[in-house]
Amino acid sequence: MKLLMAIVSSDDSRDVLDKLTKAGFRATVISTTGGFLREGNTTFSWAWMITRSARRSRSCRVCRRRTQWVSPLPTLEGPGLEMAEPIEVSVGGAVVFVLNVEQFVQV
Ligand code: 2BA
Repeated sequence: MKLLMAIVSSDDSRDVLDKLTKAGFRATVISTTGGFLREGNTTFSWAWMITRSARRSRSCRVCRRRTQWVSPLPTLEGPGLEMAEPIEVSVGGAVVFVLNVEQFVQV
């Protein structure tokens, strides 16, 4: 058994949860914040039996990757507050961690 942790944009979280639930997974949903953009995202975790791999990958297909312009936080370097140039970053999609589950107990 594996534990999957997927970080997705909050815009996609409802669709991901719908897909996971329809595919029969029991998921935990945590409201999280990205360290770089400092914007809300959503972290899902669910146990995954190896044979369900195909269903998992379909669930993640609802997360469309796109780009967004962001202004990095001002730096304190130099004589005053330096405003950094806006940069284009890739958002959406899913960042997925796959962890080995040593034991699963439900009491
Ligand atoms: P954030 O940290 O808010 O990052 C949002 C997006 O900004 C990232 O998308 C990436 O395209 C860009 N980005 C992040 N750090 C950057 C940097 N130092 N310079 C330029 N661009 C940068 P994703 O890579 O798809 O990540 C989406 C969210 O997944 C992240 O939100 C973070 O919450 C989480 N994440 C990504 N990689 C992670 C990791 N290795 N460990 C833990 N969490 C991770």
